[in-house]
Amino acid sequence: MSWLRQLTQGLKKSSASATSHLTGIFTGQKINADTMESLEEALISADLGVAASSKIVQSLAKKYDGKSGDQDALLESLSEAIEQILTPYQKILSVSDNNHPHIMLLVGVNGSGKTTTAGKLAQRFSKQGKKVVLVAADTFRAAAIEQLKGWAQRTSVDLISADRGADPAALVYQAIEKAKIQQADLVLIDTAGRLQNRVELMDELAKIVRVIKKLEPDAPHDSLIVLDGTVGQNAISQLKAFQQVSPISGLIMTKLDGSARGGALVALAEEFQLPIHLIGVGETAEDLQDFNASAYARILLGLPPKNRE
Ligand SMILES: Nc1nc2c(ncn2[C@@H]2O[C@H](COP(=O)(O)OP(=O)(O)O)[C@@H](O)[C@H]2O)c(=O)[nH]1
Ligand SMILES: [Mg+2]
Repeated sequence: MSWLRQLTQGLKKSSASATSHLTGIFTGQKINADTMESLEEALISADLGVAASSKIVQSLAKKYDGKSGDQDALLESLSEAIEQILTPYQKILSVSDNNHPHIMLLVGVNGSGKTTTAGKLAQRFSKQGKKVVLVAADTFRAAAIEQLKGWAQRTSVDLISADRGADPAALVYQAIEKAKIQQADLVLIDTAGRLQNRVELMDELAKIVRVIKKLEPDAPHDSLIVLDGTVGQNAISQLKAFQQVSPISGLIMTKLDGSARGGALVALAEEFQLPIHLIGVGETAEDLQDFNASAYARILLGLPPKNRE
């Protein structure tokens, strides 16, 4: 399946939700303040957030003030306005050859998709010819270690793990030292899911970051938050909480295939202005896509994507 078809399939529910909210707003009559108010409400209901929704409406109001526009033209303009918000944050995640090794840290609440994403990233970068080391720094649950072991086997990359209950910061330290000796290109660190209110786990994450910096002052080179695409606006408070522990360099949104709340990515872009690297649209290794602002904006509104590849 082409990535665009896969994305269209993945965003089906979000697209159905967004378009249902927009139904009946553009009736072909003159666009006035009432139309714009309904549009703003619809966008907020579709999880785009207050700030982004208001920005989008302002740009449309400028274009259509007192004019009439047909539904198709308005939807096109709407997708352009969404694309404009997203485009600055479309940024491919890559492993820099200047780092020996490049260190990526995955953080996020429990169940957001960190371990799965670590496995998918291991596959992606080893396919690019990088020597990858996976680190099972979620020593909190035995199942988490086993889960990552499975990914390491399937993707034929090295795994560094410790027993359940081991100190994850100490494991990360050993893993980076080992990766240096092995001349690995990439160290991918999976961490335990933590909730904003679990102070001890947040402290543990801060300790992991300190240990990484001790060995590599510029690292982690990517500090990625993995956000569950089904939680909508809740992702905003999660990101804020993690930013307080350690700077976040970019985000990955998962489970968009099972979510009707994909509009939340627009709210996150507007609120945090952080790179959006990748989106998860399924559970297998291939279901991780580079984020594409134009395709995302158009498919979200049920429009055909422009670049048919
Ligand atoms: N449908 C779907 N499921 C996903 C995706 N990413 C992760 N999952 C599933 O979400 C569940 C939790 O993922 P996991 O990686 O264990 O989350 P973690 O607790 O953050 O490590 C698992 O059942 C995964 O298979 C995705 O993009 N789409
Ligand atoms: Mg996990």
